[in-house]
Amino acid sequence: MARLWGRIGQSDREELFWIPRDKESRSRPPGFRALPGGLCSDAIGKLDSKEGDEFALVTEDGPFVRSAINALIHVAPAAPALVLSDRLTHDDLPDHPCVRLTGLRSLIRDDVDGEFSHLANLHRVVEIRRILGERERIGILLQPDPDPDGIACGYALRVILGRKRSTAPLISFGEITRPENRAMVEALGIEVRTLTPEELDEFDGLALVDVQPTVFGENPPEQVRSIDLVIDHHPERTGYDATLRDIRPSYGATAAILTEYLRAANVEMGPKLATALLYGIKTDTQLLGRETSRYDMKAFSHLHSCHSPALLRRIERPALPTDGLRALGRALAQTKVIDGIHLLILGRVREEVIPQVADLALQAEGAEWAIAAGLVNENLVFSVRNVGYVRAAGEVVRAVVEGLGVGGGHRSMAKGIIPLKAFRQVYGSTSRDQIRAALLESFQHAINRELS
Ligand SMILES: [Mn+2]
Repeated sequence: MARLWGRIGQSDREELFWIPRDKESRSRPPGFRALPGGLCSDAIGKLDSKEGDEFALVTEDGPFVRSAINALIHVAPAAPALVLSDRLTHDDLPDHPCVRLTGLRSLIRDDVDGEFSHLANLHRVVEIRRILGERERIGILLQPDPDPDGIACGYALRVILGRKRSTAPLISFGEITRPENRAMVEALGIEVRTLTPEELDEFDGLALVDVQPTVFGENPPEQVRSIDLVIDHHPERTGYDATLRDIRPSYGATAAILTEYLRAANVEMGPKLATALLYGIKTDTQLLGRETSRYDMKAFSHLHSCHSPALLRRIERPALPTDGLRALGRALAQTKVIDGIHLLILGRVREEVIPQVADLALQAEGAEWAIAAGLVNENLVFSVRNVGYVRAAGEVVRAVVEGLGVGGGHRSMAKGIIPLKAFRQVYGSTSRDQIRAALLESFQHAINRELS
């Protein structure tokens, strides 16, 4: 133990004492001073403890630790004491208001295990670079309508490969549709190219991140059935070949895997990349809520230390356009909270304004539910929010749009789309008053059913 301590090294603020027991030789290990007199308060008293001193006892010997702490209580009753032992338990310790027990070997073991896990990730990175390093053009394929986790992971993989967008573009079979996700790629300056399966022939390397080929249908296009690399956190699928696959279903986000890669390979994490990965984890785990593993937490805390709060704010709170603010002003002029429902009808607006207004509307006094609705192209689009303690926004929206349009979401946020044509067929007109009346009634109905 003393030899181990000698190797860990002594900090400037530490003094090391060696207390030999009767049967041991009196020779003290290098770096230690012998404490003459053994374990009595006299000897401990000679330590000349001052206010602010802390004591650490490194031992596996129960009788020793008891007499040491008792001696300590005698000379310095309030001094905090740390006991480092892998065998002793709290029952072995005398009563002392400020004693803490921890394992010395287990502390070191945890760090060593952490290093082995970094090593395994480094090995993956080396393999990935070996497989893809020589390729001329690598396609980094994301799921159709890529989400923040996929986008961030594609970007991270490109950084790991040391490539530019020209030799390793992010690609997808379907464009980004969600306004929040478009705000993300705009804020980060990332480009995702939409292409057809046939166009994959222009690449001599193909990597899939946050997705496996079976997402592209029961019979995935031939071009994705044999790929170079797949990194994902969805349950492992069969029916395709990959030279290297790293699939970790216990992770809440693939971005946590890529964060581990970057750390293990000592790749410099710029604020842009860190923000992208942080946002990927945040959205995939619904702000570290359900399905969050300790790996996601660890990656998140590392990313948090190097992300850009300003950039994150720009992604999460995209700028409200002036005409959106005017529409909000008109809607607020008639605002009312009825049965806990705060409904704002915006008229014709840009789609990205709607969820932001829904967020804002939830702050109204007495509002348990906030709904912002607007006309976008040929559709009535609405965003729904609720305060955490009431139930399933997604279920309510599905009930509201039933037979009329599409919708869904989760517990506290949801979105619905009803084609104006379908709305008109059922309700006669698409005037602001008609939309308000129809939505209020069907939300009241759906919420009551959900709560009953
Ligand atoms: Mn994901």
